Formats: sequence, structure tokens, C-alpha cells
Amino acid sequence: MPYDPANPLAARAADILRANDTGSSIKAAPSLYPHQWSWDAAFISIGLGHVDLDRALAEMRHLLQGQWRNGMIPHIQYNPDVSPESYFPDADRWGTRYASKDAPQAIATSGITQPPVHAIAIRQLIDIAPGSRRGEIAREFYQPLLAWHRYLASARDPENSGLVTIVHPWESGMDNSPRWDAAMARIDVPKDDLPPYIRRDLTHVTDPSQRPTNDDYDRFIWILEVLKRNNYRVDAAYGKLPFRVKDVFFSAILVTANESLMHIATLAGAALEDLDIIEEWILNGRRGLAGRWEDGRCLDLDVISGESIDVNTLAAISPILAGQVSPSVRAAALKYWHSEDMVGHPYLKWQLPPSTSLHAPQFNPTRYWRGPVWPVINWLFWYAWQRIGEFDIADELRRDALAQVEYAGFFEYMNPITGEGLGSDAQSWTAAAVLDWLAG
Ligand code: 2M8
Repeated sequence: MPYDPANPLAARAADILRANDTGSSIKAAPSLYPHQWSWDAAFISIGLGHVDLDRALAEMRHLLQGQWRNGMIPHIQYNPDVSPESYFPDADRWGTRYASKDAPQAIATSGITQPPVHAIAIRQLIDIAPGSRRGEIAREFYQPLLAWHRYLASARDPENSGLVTIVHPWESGMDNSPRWDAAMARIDVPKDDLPPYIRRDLTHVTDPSQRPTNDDYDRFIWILEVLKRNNYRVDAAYGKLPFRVKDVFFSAILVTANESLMHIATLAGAALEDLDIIEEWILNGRRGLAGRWEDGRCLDLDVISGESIDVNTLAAISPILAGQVSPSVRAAALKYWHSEDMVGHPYLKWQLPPSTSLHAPQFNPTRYWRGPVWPVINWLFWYAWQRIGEFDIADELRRDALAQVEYAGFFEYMNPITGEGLGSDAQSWTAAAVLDWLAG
């Protein structure tokens, strides 16, 4: 079903994307996030494709202009027209063009990355494009996406485990999740060696308790500092980096993205050797995830301590994002999903997954990634349940997720108990998720 401007929710969503469009890229949110974020751009393109396919492709093209020579897609591409005082860390704080030979010189970017939703987005855009354009789109995006996935399979997996190592909590996309608490607590920030900074995020939200704490921020900025002093060479400096986690959520998205890449490769007429490499990445990713199951949950691995990260969050069923689940994985995921840790909790306003279990000691209904429901994450799990044939769950999820946005507005995240909208209003990826739900 194409975009229907007569549907008021769809029309509002499209208006948000239009209002956040700077002409060259779409801000992740009007004031809190005034630049182009990597996985936001991919989600935005998925929704925007229903309204304006060419604008959605242009969004991905713009993002890829910031791709590094080593294949990495940086997590932020800075808009040169936006004041450095609007967002911290600003481009100068990263200083990537001076510190790294791999970074683009003419475009300012951050020096870390984010989950690889991009091939999924390009595949979705190919699917809605007219048949006559599909090959052309595949040929345009195939090589940059292949380089991106090759970077993740090599620099980010020196162990060849099939799992991606993130080196900063921001790389997970779930920045402040309690999954990172223990690894973060170990980082002792040498305050006299941390260049001073002013947080800008708190000026854009009504209540600072919805955002990370100052101690968290010191650690976020200290890891940035260590990466910069190592010229952003994650491969060469791997053993020295203070935060290294095999992130199952990121890794599962990569498996799905590799399946999308396989489709794009075929349409682009890629060489057989390429297809073999992508196939091996998919199998290796699935093997890696299979090895992380403990007591019915798939757990991240803290590479530095060698310990599993035992926190009840939505990431525990990440392997369903990787598709082709075995009967035992499907059963474990269904059990966890319906349990009180997820959509089965009686206090929930809608049957939508909280980012952290209401039973977890770290649960906080209003703080960023520590409990709220995220519409964009609802979208990902809706997509995943459909892919593995759990259509009833997917339909219920879509229905409740739309009801939540109707009730709260297009917020970045929502209180799972009251339904109140939190973080930024007019968040682009929330609008994009709604557009895709209404089109599907
Ligand atoms: C949030 O992250 C940024 C840092 O990247 C921030 O808190 O300043 C996260 O929710 C992240 O996943 C998201 O991509 C970004 C923009 O929406 O905001």
C-alpha cells in the first residue's frame, strides 16, 4: 500500500521528515540531534521511501559520502551549517580528519560507528522501486556496502568469532543500556587528562533525568579521547582500548544486513567469489550468536573480562533478528518475549518491549535506554518476527506500536508504564517507522 496523505498519522510523519530535512540530509531530531546519524539515516530511508523514493536514496547517498577509506560508516556526519554549540561532541572534538588517514578530509565525521542497518534499508528501497530501477540501485550501493561489511568482519572481529566488537557504548545504538554498566564502571577516567567539555544535550530536554548521567558522559568522552590518541585505529590499538564488547544485537543486525547484501549483490551482478564471502559472513555470524546462548537468553560478551553480560534487556533475543532460527532458539525467544521481562508484564500500557526488563534492578521507566520503549526498536523486532514467520506477534506489535505513537506523539522513546513521550519530540526515525508500518 503506497503512502496515503489522507491518513492523518502518515501525513504528520511525512511532515516531520520534511521539517527535519536540511536540504542535504535529515536531522535525527530537530534540536537534540541536529546532524545526520548513521543508523537513523537507514531507518529514515526505509520510511521515506514510501513518500519519495529518490529523496530516500539521496539520504543514503549522502551518508555514504562520509564513509571512511577503511570501509567504516561513521556514526555521525556533521552538518557544516549547524553551530558547533548545538551538539557535543562536535566535529572538532573528534578531530577525525587530523587524527586518521582513513577519515574523509572534506567531510566532518565522528570516529566510531553504529549498527549496520544500511543494506537492509537499500534492500527495502529496491523492493519498492519499479522493476526497471532495481539493478541500477543495486549497482550504485553494492560496493560501499560490501566494504562496510568487510570492515566489520575484519577490524571489528579479529577473533573471527562471527560477532562484532563495539569499542564505545554509542556504537551499540543503545548508548546507555545497563548492558554496558559493568564494562563502563571499570573505566577509571583520569580527570586531569580529560580535556574539559560542556554537555549540550541537557539544554534540549525538559528533564535531565531522561538522559545519561555526568559520570557516564565523562566515560563516553574519555573513550573518544583514547580512540583519538590511537588515530582511530581500532585494528592496531585493539588490545589497548578500554571498552570492548561483543554486542549480540549489533552482530545479529549484521547477519540480516548480510542477507540483504546477498540480494543486492545478486541484482548487481557481483562475482561468485563475493557471494561466497557474504555467505560465509552469514554462517559465521549465526555460529557466533548460537554460541552466546545461556539459560534461554543470548548474552553479550565483555571481551576484556571474558564474562557474559547478564542483564535482562531486549537484546537477549537478538538472534531472531538474524533470521533462520532453530526450533529451540525460536522457543526460547517466544518464551522470553511473552514473559514479564518483556511484553508480558502487567504494568505495561501496551504490549511493547521495554528496552530493559521491568524486573531488572537497573530498570528506569524514563531514562534513555534503561526502560523506555523505543518505536524504532519496535520496528526492528516487527521486521524480525515477520521474517521468521511469526505474523501474529508482528501484527500485534505493529498495532500497539502505532497506538502508542497516536497517544504520545512522535517521541524518541516512551515510558512503558504511562505511555508518556520522552526525549526528543519529532524524532525522525519514529516518523519513518510509522510510515513503513502504515505502508505495510
Ligand atoms: C542517541 O545517541 C547519541 C549519540 O550517538 C546521543 O545520545 O547524543 C542514540 O539513541 C542513538 O542510537 C541514536 O542514533 C542517536 C540519534 O537518534 O541518539
